[in-house]
Amino acid sequence: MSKSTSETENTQGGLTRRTLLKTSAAGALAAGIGGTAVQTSGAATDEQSENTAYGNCWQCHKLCGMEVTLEENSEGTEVATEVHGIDGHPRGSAGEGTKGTLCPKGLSQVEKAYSPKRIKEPYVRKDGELTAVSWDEAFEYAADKLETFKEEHGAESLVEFHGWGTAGTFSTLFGNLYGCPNSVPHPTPTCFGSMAVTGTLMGLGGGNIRWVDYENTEYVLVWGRDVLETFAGQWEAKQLLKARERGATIVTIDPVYTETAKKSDKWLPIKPRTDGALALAIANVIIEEELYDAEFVENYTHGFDAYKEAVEGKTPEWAAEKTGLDAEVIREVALGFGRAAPNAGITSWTGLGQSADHQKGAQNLVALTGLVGNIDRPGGQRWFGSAGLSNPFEVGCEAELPNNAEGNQCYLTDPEAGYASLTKKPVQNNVPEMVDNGDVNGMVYYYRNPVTDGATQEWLGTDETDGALDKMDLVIGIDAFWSETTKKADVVFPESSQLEKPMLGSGGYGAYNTEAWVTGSKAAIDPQWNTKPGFDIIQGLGRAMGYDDYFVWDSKEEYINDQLSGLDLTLDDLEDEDTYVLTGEYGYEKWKKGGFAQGADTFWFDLDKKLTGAYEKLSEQAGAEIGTGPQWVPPGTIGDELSEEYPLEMLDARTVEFSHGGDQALTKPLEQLAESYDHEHADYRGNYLVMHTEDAAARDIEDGDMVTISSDHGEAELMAFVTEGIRPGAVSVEPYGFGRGSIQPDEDGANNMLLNSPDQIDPISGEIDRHIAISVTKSGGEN
Ligand SMILES: Nc1nc2c(c(=O)[nH]1)N[C@H]1C(S)=C(S)[C@@H](COP(=O)(O)OP(=O)(O)OC[C@H]3O[C@@H](n4cnc5c(=O)[nH]c(N)nc54)[C@H](O)[C@@H]3O)O[C@H]1N2
Ligand SMILES: Nc1nc2c(c(=O)[nH]1)N[C@H]1C(S)=C(S)[C@@H](COP(=O)(O)OP(=O)(O)OC[C@H]3O[C@@H](n4cnc5c(=O)[nH]c(N)nc54)[C@H](O)[C@@H]3O)O[C@H]1N2
Ligand code: SF4
Ligand SMILES: [Mo]
Repeated sequence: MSKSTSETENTQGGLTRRTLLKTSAAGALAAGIGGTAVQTSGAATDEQSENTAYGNCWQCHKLCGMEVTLEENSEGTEVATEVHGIDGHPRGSAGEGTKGTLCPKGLSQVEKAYSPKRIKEPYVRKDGELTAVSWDEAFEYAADKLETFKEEHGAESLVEFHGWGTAGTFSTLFGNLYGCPNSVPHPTPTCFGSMAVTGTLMGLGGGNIRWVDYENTEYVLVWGRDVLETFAGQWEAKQLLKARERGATIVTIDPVYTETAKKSDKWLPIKPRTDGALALAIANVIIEEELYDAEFVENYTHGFDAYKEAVEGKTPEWAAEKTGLDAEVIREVALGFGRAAPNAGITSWTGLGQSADHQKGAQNLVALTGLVGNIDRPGGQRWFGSAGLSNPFEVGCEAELPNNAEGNQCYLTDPEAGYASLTKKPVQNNVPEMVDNGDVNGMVYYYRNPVTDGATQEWLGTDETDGALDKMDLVIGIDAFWSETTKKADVVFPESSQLEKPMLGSGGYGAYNTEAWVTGSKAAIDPQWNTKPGFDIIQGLGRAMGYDDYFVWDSKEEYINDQLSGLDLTLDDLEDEDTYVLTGEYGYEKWKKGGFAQGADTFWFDLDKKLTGAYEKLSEQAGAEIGTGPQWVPPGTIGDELSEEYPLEMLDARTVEFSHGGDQALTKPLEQLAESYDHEHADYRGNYLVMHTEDAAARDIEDGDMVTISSDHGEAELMAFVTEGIRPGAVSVEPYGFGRGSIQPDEDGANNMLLNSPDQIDPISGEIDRHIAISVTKSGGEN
């Protein structure tokens, strides 16, 4: 193979999570010793030869460009045998002249394409049994059922879930055309709602707390995010490491000694859900030392007085008591960050985005960006520009697309209506209740498994009781694997995998910090078995439903060319350019021209003119005064409280081998996971409960024991991984969501959302709370 295979071989340097954690004393951990990030790569050859094709990986929807090696098999069919990254690719490289890589999930796309566990035919339910049928029959069957459903229950009784892939087109079919107002998009309320809604309301933008201008930064707070695990192989992980090499200080704030913590200058093993206290203390030092950007605060912010009041007295000593961190370390970090700003950034995502108590924690954290004025400035929070693809329905169709769902907007598009439980708009956790009270009677889903995401017990039911999935009149899914959800559906459309279909996407964040880009590719191999690309499925169903005027394309490639038309590009052009094209430059301080998020002319420390009703309601519910400004809200005020019966705080996280549950059926990632936790010799191939040595010893639990995790709502069983690399009192399920309700319902591992109850959501954003009070007991002998 070509030049850079050495990195592939050196992926883990012979070090597993366990050896790293075992060999590190707590002091050395906190000081941040080096470690080896789990970064895997294949390397692209410079020239595309006759037996190669291009692809774009969508396994975690980041679109890393792929070069696919093709070989003829004994039957004369071209099969994909290997995939590699593409040099200079906006996602899978660190910019021009740098190597393109793929993470283990990307590398397992060849296994996915040929996996026998995939759904191979369309299925419809006949006499109670899922039965394989032709595509035409499946489309007709689904269209008939949807028509009858509308007559009986109305389109507003359907709920539509979507994830990756051609998701926008799916929403257009069910929203604009069929008239279903209940679109539950993938991103916000399941992903990082507490942070996204707060960030949007404050003016930073929902996502901009995630992206640092790494190329120019001097100081980075990695705060409740594990960049080197969840963005391994991508530009961001590479830029973070480069920034450190350049001399920037990296501080990771996480209860777990993560891959990123291992590569940081400092690890702050914070007590979960106390981040709001740390953020206020950092502000306290910065204000006290006059390190803030007075000019920005004066001219571009609103509510600074309320912020100053909230920060008053919140010294590092005060925060040390709440967070379990050292006051001197807090002071040092505050001074380091404050002095480096605006050349300093924060990257935060799900650690503070997935809990109800963090709603205020997120506000305190986002407030720091307004304080130091690092928003869209070199070295600070980056606002990326996007290429701006055209709407294919506007380009391709003569008929104007109606909006038959109008009048019933999804709550997240209307922040004033943000109080999810008041508006009765569906979020993951309240769909089962809406099914019970008759508001929702059917569901369609695409590249998504709402059942693993939260309130899993209510979705699935028990041996004795039916769950929401059983009670609905109609369930239609487009999926690749036989998840428990798919098995209960009435219609199952099998989607072709990444290598079998044309793809297009655009940045967004990427290796080109000041240039927008698009990336796309044709299908590298034919659809396997009797599957179809998502676009063909949606268009086929749309036509069967009578929407021929809107589904007018001869192929997905033609549809993509319509998307590219405003940029004067075609899919052929992208293939000629190794899948990607840079489309235009953008600069810094874009808020000076376009305003802050939602067009506001200032950044908001205090949300006193927004969502006031929702905060009043929230105070009532929490039994505590929760205002509109930054504030310290202790854990347990809105979310779970630890108790004698449930004394441990359960968190969960991702690992580099899996994209949520979407590739759990593949052998290679399962093997890699077991190896990485040093349990490859056990039969077990599930996820792990990471627990501290002291917490394990107190329960007579040893590394490799099977343990039962229980909350007052449910229980599950998985293998313990005992380590010093987590804060005592916290336990983390890594990665989340195996077993019941997943795509491998009968295999090893725990779906920790069986322990989550429907009311465990952030009432402002509807985000599912993933900080759950639990007990852990040993359930079996050594495995
Ligand atoms: N406990 C817990 N739950 C979480 C999270 C957490 O941290 N903890 N994180 C949340 C976050 S941040 C997110 S973004 C959501 C994501 O949640 P989802 O959007 O549901 O993500 P996936 O599990 O990747 O995808 C779901 C389904 O996609 C199917 N699939 C796989 N490949 C294909 C394909 O090629 N085509 C089609 N059509 N389907 C395919 C799989 O069968 C799988 O069931 O999960 C959330 N759920
Ligand atoms: N390999 C892989 N990569 C992915 C995905 C995937 O499924 N697999 N999914 C993609 C998606 S959709 C998303 S949203 C991103 C998410 O990307 P990340 O946010 O990086 O996801 P996690 O690895 O869950 O990291 C969250 C971190 O927060 C920590 N944490 C938990 N509770 C607290 C707390 O109270 N305080 C603090 N300070 N930290 C806390 C956890 O220990 C964990 O290390 O990843 C993306 N990338
Ligand atoms: S799964 Fe890996 S290779 Fe695929 S898009 Fe995501 S980061 Fe890129
Ligand atoms: Mo997410």
